[in-house]
Amino acid sequence: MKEWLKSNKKVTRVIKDVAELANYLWQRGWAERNAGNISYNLSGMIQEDLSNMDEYPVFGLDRGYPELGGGYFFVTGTGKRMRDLARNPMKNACIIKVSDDGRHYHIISRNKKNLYDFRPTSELPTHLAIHEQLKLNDSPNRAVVHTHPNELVALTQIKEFQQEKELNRILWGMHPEAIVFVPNGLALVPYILPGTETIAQATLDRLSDSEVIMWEKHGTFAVGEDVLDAFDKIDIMSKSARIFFMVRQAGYVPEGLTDEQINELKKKFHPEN
Ligand code: 2HA
Ligand code: ZN
Repeated sequence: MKEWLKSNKKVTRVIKDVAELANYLWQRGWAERNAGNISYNLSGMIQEDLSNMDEYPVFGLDRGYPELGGGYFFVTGTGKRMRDLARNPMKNACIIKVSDDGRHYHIISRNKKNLYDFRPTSELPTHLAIHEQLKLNDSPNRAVVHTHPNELVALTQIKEFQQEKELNRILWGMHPEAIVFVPNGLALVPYILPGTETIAQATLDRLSDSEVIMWEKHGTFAVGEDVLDAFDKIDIMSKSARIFFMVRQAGYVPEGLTDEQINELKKKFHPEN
């Protein structure tokens, strides 16, 4: 690890949180092989003078992110395992600096000579598109977490739950916390090829509707003030899906909370909506 990085307390805190999260994702069985990716907006947390960008390898972006120009991001690496990230975060992730014009990025946490074939996550377009929007909205959310929660992915394999309204009605009905912590429910994005600008755009289009976006038959993207906050939102909705399947497996149809009970929770915890 680079010296400046070791002594930066704010950044090392983020890295510690990421390692903790990676362990949770692996333990839950949501992170088979290289599944999932994480990013965090570090802009404003790095004061060290890193002005000589020539030292660091530079890569092009498929489109420009002008709002992110000059910004710093922690991003996990493509093809890396969550369980390895948990043990050794900086070997399985990197810190990038976006160029001032927002069209390139430098990997600043590695020297050119030990870069090998390391590259940021294949879902970088979606991560950067989300960070750009969060910044434009002056959002306190700096973390973006993508994972493959079995229970939620399984629900989107069922035709009737490929309707967002139906999906959220079931998830909110399984336990009261769901509407308290994910008041807008999941924003569902129909299946699109992963790792593309198309899925990034479709995700971005739903960001104003919810902090948790569900990619049909694939996984979730959640935003939060830190990575564990983003994880909690996914975890709560996954618990709902687990309760749903438990009741079904026991041979019963879950009753769910009534519309009145859901509205009562909404009024108490989210009177603004
Ligand atoms: O990082 O999860 O969506 C691998 C993936 C791609
Ligand atoms: Zn994925």
